[in-house]
Amino acid sequence: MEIRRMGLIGAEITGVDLKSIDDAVFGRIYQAWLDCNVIAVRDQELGIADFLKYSRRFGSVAPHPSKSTRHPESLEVTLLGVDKFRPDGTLRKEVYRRGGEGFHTDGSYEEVPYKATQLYALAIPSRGGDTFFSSAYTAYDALPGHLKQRLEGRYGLHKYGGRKQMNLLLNEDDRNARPVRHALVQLHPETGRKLLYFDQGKILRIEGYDDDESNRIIDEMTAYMVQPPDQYRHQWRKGDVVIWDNRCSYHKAAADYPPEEDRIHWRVSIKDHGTVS
Ligand SMILES: O=C(O)CCC(=O)C(=O)O
Ligand SMILES: [Fe+2]
Repeated sequence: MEIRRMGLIGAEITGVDLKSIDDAVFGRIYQAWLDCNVIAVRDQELGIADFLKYSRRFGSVAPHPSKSTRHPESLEVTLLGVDKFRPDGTLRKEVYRRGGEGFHTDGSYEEVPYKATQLYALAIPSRGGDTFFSSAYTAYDALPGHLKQRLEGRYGLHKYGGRKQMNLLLNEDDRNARPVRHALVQLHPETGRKLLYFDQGKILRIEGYDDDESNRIIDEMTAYMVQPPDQYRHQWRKGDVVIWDNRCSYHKAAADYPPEEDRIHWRVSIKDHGTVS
């Protein structure tokens, strides 16, 4: 097995079959993942059971709240890029652009957000469709001092869909969940590194500031996140298994591929550890 760093974050792993790894090999994969935020294992041929078994090495696999996009035979697996068109032939943007509205972290609407998200590529378009990743460690480090001060000890209130209520992928009954609060500055539970926990698409407001001030800070932070200091851009190949550490990374889909082509992934959310504020 070869592990190749792709830059400040991101590593590519080749020469391994994830169906038959032992604990020692997994230990190396896990360490690379902690060190590099996101890893891409190339050239895998997995069935659903193989994908779930490997995913469970990282933690427990939790069904996603978007019930309409769950795999019909395996509710823990979400399908990305399936049922993109309505019966009248128009594009369902919420499916095509899923994850493409800006850098975000998954599951900040949960009391204990996901530890990781893992995707397995089943079909990749002829062009476009990359996924971008950036680091919440460097995002924190890069904030100007006055923002760091304003965020220290503060909590953000989060909800699926956020201020814009972008919740078309949820069943109507599931749209009224209570907002949850997370510290904006956190320590990673395994690496101990300090990070910015922020999601412009799901945050409603910052506790302790009035609405105007809270919106101003959120907008200022969002501006910083448009051009993160370090990025890894994953160019997908069929058979890639990509997992990001959702506690210390942001990601976004490019959402720019020809819509008439297939871009299909199996996706799991992985839970385990909380974060320490
Ligand atoms: O499709 C992608 O590239 C990423 C989508 C996304 O944001 C997610 O699966 O959480
Ligand atoms: Fe996402």
